[in-house]
This record gives sequence, structure tokens and C-alpha cells, in this order.
Amino acid sequence: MSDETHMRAALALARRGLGQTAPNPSVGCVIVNHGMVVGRGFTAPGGRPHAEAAALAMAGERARGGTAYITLEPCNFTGKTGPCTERLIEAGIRRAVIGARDPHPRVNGAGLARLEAAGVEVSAGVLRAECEAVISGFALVQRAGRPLVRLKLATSLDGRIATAAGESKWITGGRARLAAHRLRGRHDAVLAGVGTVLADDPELTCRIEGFRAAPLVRVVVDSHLRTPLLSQLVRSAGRDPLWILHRDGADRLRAKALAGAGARLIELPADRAGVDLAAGMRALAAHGLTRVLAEGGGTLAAGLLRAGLVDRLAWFHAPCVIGGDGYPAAQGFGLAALAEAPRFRLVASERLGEDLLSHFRRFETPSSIAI
Ligand code: AOF
Ligand code: ZN
Repeated sequence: MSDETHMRAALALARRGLGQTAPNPSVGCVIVNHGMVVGRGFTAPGGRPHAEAAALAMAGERARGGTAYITLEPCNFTGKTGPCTERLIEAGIRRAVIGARDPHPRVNGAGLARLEAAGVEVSAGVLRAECEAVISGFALVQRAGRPLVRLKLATSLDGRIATAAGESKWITGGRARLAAHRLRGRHDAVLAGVGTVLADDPELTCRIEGFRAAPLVRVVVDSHLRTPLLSQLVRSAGRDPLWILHRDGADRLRAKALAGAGARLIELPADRAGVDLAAGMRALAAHGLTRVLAEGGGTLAAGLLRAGLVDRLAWFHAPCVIGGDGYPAAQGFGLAALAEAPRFRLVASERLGEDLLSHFRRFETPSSIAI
């Protein structure tokens, strides 16, 4: 079988860990010897052990003389675990096929160089684009100091998230809702605005049994600490992490009560709309998050879009029309000209029952392509 075929299998393994390995990227590794797959591994929940260690443990002596297919360049320094380069060399791996480079400043090509210096034949860049996509959150943290932000919207055909009376439950059908939970499961954190918390009292968990081994962080943007102590989010804060992004000068007693209930409070500078969301995203990266799913409502969506913080869109459309008096997916953000509108590129779409899910990526201009 070709290098690409084995790398595809390694990619499928890497995707299994998505949303569970932060602050580490999720990596997949397949070890092949004499045409037989002898080891498979992916980065464990929490980021350790690394994929290579898991695959080598499965292969044992059968790794000797074999080829390792790894979605990311192996690490070559002792962080929280020993370097994977040395493990691969000691196990007698003869050839390494690598997808993406590790953008971590201490690796960035040095892992490949170490393997080559030890006489391992290295082929780099196999299915590079797919392998880079899997580590895009981690790469953004390294390059821009903020996590990947995917905005999820579930709207009517005319882009409304609720009727004028505020009714918003069940716009989309069951299959779309299941897909939305799966989406949550592949992120490190779910982000919502306090307006949504007050209106819907959501729990923001991934309710698919057995999907996740690592906790999903719930983050609320709540400038003035209005999240109710009796909300589902606060009541479940002992079980699943709850972080609250608030502006400086918020009520001290409320801050104390929320912290006492188990929430982590993160203070941010204010901007005209509430908290400075760019600073908020940097704070989330500093606290170890790499992939964030923003779920609304319209104020948060507008804030993120206006600040240029939306890297991906997952847009569910239900086949109904609510009309202009309903709540828009994104509140106004004062565009002066169409040329300033945030632009996206459609990358995939699928039918889910009667609904449509479209995936978009931020439209990259040549100067923004590094991200
Ligand atoms: C790999 N395989 O499965 C992953 C890697 O803090 P540590 O010790 O866990 O190591 C962090 C480094 O390992 C950093 O460069 C990160 O990109 C890389 N992640 N490396 O060889 C893996 N998850
Ligand atoms: Zn490693």
C-alpha cells in the first residue's frame, strides 16, 4: 500500500483525539513492517503519552526495521514526556513518513534533522495539507497566540436564530443536533455569550455517551458577571470546567460567589462592546486551549466576526423562514462597505435529514495565509 494510504489511516487516528489533547496537538501514528500494520496510536487525552509511544508500545519488537507514518514531526526535546525521536530510533525504525512540521519553536524541523542524523530515512510533507488542518488550533496558538475559533450557527434560511418572542428551541432537527454535539466533542471548549445563558440556560456539554475522555471546558463571555448562580452551567461547574471571561471592575461579591461555586474567572480589559474578545482569546490560549467552538448568540457572533476572530464557520440551515423580526445570527456590526465584510470559502456541505450543514473557512488573503 502507498505512503498516502497509511498516512490516511494515521490521520483518522489523529482526528479521534481532536478536542481532547490540548494544549498538545492531536497526532496519529501507524507503524508498518513488511507490509503489515504492527502498531497504531494517537495522542492520549490530556496530551500524553504521545502517538508514537502508543504505536511503538503496540508494535514492540515488530517495529524494528519498519516504517512509521506520523501526521506530525516527532518531538525531539524532553517536555512532559521524553523525546519521540529517541524512541523511534531506539525501536529500530528504518523509515519515517511525516505529514506536517511541528511549529513548536523547539522542534520546527529539528525532529526531522535528528532522525536523519541517526540514519532514519525521512519523507516529509506527505498529505501535508490534511495533517496541517488537524493541528490548526495548536499552530494558531504557536503563531498568533490564540486558539482556532469555529463559529457554529443554527438558523432559519434567512439567518434567524429565534423568533421575535425569543423562541429558539428545535429550529433544526435531530440529526443536526447530534452533529452539533459531535462538533462540541471535537473542540477543547465551547464558548457562549451571557445573553444565551440567560435566555436558554444551556449546559453546553457533549451529550454523546463515551465520545470524550477529557472534560469539555465551557466558557461564558460575561462582562458584568450576570451568569446566575443557579444556572445549569454554574451548578455543573464541579463536574465540567466553567470559565467566565469578564471585564475589569466587575462586582467583587459576585466574582467571589461564582469562584466559590467552582468557576474560573478571567478578567479582561473592556472595550466598547463589553470585553476585548481578542484579549479573551489570547487568555484562553494562555490557559491551554487550542480549539474553541463559539455557539452564540448574536452578540458574541457579531463581536467575534467584527474582530476578525472567526477562522471557521459551521452553519446549520433549517428549511424554514422566520422573517426580519426574528433574532439575527449576528447582531449589527456597523460595516461601512461590502468590501469590509468577513469572507469565507465553502469547504464542504452535507444534508442532515431536512437540514443543511455547511463548513466554511476564513477567506485567506495572501498576507494572512500564515494563519
Ligand atoms: C509528538 N507526538 O503525539 C504529540 C506531539 O509537553 P510534551 O512533552 O507533551 O510535548 C510537547 C511537544 O510535543 C510539542 O512540540 C508538541 O507539538 C508535540 N506534540 N509530539 O511527537 C504527539 N502530541
Ligand atoms: Zn513526542
